[in-house]
Amino acid sequence: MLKIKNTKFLISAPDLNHCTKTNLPEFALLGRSNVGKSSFINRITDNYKLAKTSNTPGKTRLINLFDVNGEFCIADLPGYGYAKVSKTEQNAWQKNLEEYLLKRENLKSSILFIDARHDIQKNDLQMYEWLKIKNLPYFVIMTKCDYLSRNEIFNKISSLNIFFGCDVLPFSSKNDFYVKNVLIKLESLIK
Ligand SMILES: Nc1nc2c(ncn2[C@@H]2O[C@H](COP(=O)(O)OP(=O)(O)OP(=O)(O)O)[C@@H](O)[C@H]2O)c(=O)[nH]1
Ligand SMILES: [Mg+2]
Repeated sequence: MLKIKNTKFLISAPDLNHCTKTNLPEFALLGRSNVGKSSFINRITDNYKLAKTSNTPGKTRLINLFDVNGEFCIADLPGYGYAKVSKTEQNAWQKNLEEYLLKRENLKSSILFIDARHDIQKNDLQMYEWLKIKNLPYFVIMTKCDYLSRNEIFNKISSLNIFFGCDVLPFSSKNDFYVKNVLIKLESLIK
């Protein structure tokens, strides 16, 4: 089983052209601001200083690339739906994000992050529909499961699974419980 031994921060890049070129399979973390993308990286790598997390949405403004074990890369991307970011800035970022997702050659899969507590939001839907139209691979991670009971998690996973038509993995950054399953999934994709 995949064991994360060392994780290296590679670069904070404003767009695709500035991203470090690697041949490693890469996973792109997509989701609303504050959903827990950066916390996810820190939890699965067991390194709490790696990716910057914050109570203030909009903390991640750049494509932050991490090399894990020299086996794969994770791209921590700015979350969408952060109201305080100007429309101009949002549009510019949207363009950069689309370019990255369409042209990053080593991109293996996107991971769409959904907050366990909320219904699917309009911008989640837009992201999902765009991935479908572009025929890009993705799966879903349902974060913040620590807020839900086991039963609620089960029901929510089932409905998201039907809705998105892909694997939906439960997750919480607050404990180790869900990490193993996520690593198994990542491993199955990089083989
Ligand atoms: N209870 C709980 N809180 C979480 C979880 N994951 C993240 N958080 C909290 O949610 C807040 C936002 O987490 P981040 O990881 O910074 O979110 P992000 O998706 O990277 O946000 P952006 O960088 O703005 O896109 C922080 O206060 C985290 O501590 C979780 O699984 N459970
Ligand atoms: Mg972040």
